[in-house]
Amino acid sequence: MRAPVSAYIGLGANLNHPAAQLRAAFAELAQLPDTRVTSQSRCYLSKPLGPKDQPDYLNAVAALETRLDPQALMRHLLAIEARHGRQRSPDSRWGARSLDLDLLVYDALVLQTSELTLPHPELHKRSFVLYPLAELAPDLVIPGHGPVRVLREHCSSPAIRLYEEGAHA
Ligand code: ROI
Repeated sequence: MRAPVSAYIGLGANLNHPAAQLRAAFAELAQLPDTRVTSQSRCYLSKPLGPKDQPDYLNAVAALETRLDPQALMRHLLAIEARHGRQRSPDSRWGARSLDLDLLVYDALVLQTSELTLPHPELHKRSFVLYPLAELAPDLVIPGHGPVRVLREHCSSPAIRLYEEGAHA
């Protein structure tokens, strides 16, 4: 069996009770085979990147230790999204969603296939990934881009703040 590696998953939701979506998604990640959730970030409220005529997003990051290969892990993420009613289509690429799970980083792997690009091609620019990721792994080096802590310092958009449980989202 292959040795476990660390992987980071970005979670996002802006429909159908986003806080409940993220809570359920963390629980489902913990049920994945050959995988352990080693830590989870706090939740952040962020302005939508893309079309503005959609609700604000709730975002978070989970750190995993997994023996799944990246393709198998990705298939499990898509299955969790599908259970949350997520429809992936070219039309909905920039639209509101009940749950989005992005495989951000898998070990130090750099990969580009039709199904999967690693590290996630936009993560180094996105505040809603870098803030929660920096809570868990500030010194993680994103291949080709540098340490998360530095990327977060240089990243200010979209606007983001910590989500307070009980506040409306
Ligand atoms: N914007 C924010 N703030 N958070 C997201 O998770 C998110 N996800 C997306 C797009 C539509 C790009 N915008 C987002 O897929």
